[in-house]
Amino acid sequence: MKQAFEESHQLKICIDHHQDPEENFTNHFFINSDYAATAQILYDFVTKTKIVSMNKEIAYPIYAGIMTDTGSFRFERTDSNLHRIVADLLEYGVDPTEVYDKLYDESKFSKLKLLGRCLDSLQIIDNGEIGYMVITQKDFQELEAIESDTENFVNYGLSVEGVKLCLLFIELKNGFKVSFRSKGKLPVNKLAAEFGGGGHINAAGARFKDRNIEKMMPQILEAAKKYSSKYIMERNVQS
Ligand SMILES: [Mn+2]
Repeated sequence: MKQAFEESHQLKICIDHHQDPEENFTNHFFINSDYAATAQILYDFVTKTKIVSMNKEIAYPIYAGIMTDTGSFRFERTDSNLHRIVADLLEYGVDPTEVYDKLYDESKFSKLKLLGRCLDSLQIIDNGEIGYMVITQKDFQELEAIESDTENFVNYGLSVEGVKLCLLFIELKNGFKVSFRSKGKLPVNKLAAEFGGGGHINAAGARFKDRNIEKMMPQILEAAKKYSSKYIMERNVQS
């Protein structure tokens, strides 16, 4: 898909609420990281420009986009304004139960089995403040699961009492990737940036092309430990 996109001579517009989007691949940018969800930017675009009138068909995907991007209305930046927008979308006929069921309650068997393996791999280190999990290519192959099945798995590690930072290592066919999640003011995008990745304060990721997961894992965990102790020191100085 990347190649087709790059080779196309059509007008390209990037709409995003992430802080550091990849540059030089589109003609225009609509970036605002104040937004809780990218779909919320679309809502504003539609309602302010009136390019089309809002209707049920448009309200559904915008609602679904907001729901997923805000972790079902719980991530940072979920505010009263966002809920007013959601209220408006419901008035156009969106059924929240239907959207939720379609997105989250129709898991494939392989995905749930993969979640089982992922949870089984959970380790807690650094005085209970850091959790990490690993999914290998063997797991994917044995369960006939795919990379996108792992979405949101990392949050389970963060749900352990006391854990402030969680890492999910996912082995890929040509390297591996790491998802970073944190609670509070620990900016994991900075930790991810140490490895060429990026994202939000509490959610970030990095990809390691053609690198060996077993060789690099200790190094990444060490960086996470240093990073979290640095943050704890800064927090103690402030308070
Ligand atoms: Mn997002």
